[in-house]
Amino acid sequence: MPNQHTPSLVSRFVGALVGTFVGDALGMPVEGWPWRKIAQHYGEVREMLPARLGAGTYTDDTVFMIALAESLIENKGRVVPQDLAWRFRQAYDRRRGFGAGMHRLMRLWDEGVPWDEAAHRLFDGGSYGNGAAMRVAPVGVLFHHDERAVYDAAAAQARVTHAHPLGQQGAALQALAVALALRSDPATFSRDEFLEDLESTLPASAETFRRALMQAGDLFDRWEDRDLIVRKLGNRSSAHRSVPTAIFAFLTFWNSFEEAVVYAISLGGDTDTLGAMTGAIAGALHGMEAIPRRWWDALENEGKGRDYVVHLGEQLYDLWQQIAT
Ligand code: RVK
Ligand code: MG
Ligand code: MG
Repeated sequence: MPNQHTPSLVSRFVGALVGTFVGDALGMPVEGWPWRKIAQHYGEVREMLPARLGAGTYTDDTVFMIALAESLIENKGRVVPQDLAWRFRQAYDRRRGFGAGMHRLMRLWDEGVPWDEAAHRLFDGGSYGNGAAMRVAPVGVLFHHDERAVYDAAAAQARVTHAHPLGQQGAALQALAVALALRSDPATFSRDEFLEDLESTLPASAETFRRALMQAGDLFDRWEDRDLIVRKLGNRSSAHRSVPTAIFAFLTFWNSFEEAVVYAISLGGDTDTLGAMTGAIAGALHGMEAIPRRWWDALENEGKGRDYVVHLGEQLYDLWQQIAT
């Protein structure tokens, strides 16, 4: 067994945010590839590969996570939709890669359509993409002491961009997983208990996700059968076909940050986001110390890079001390 020391709380706050960044950067170079193509080319992705903006650079997942963290800090832990919309628009940089729905949403905002109306105009009934889940780690850490607050804040920040209930529920589930991981003790961790706790916190309306979690619990022994895992749980950029998959990857390799993230990316498809979401949960359980040094060293650090993200994690920890006491 690896050394299962209990990481400090602040290390777990930072770990969830840097975990998002690391998983995003590691998975991005093979985004959209089927798992077999990744296996044929690389075996597995265990190093930061050359990428559009250079090895170790991040995409929309981390862009919006940073914006969400900044907004929560600036507004003393409140989700303020107008402020979030403004920050998302400021942070939007096409070179980082965004979902089709988000490109359209930015155009609608630019045309003056109010945020609460614009999100409803995407697709049929709003986006159910995983964009609100990939960025949600700051909510999971900040409200980890209060499941209800996690759920409500995660759904509220999702509504700014994702009007479809599945997009909001997926974000809430991912935030709950980050919060529960942060509260869990690595020394006594039980994946069955984790899954049960997670299922029990979901409201009745989130039936699609509850069913997916139950299915995930039956698949732990079958993780090597990637065709099966992708067929049953998914590797797409829709929330309901990726959030349960990230939770599955985390739980399958719950005792290693590195193995969990490498496995999530090995499933192919939306690899940056599967990596980001798995990294967020694993980072919340294990803390910063578990993030491989060579990955940390490779992360971009200009402007809003790795040091900035660490600082955001520390500020969220300070804020948590104020609001939870
Ligand atoms: C480029 C039908 C829908 C849908 C609906 C599908 C970045 C669309 C990140 C859409 C993540 C995709 C990802 C993603 C984050 C959503 N009907 N199809 N109601 N709602 N979809 O575009 O921020 O990679 O195919 O709203 O949620 O790395 O393009 O963006 O992988 O899900 O994009 O949803 O996506 P979007 P997002
Ligand atoms: Mg991305
Ligand atoms: Mg993605």
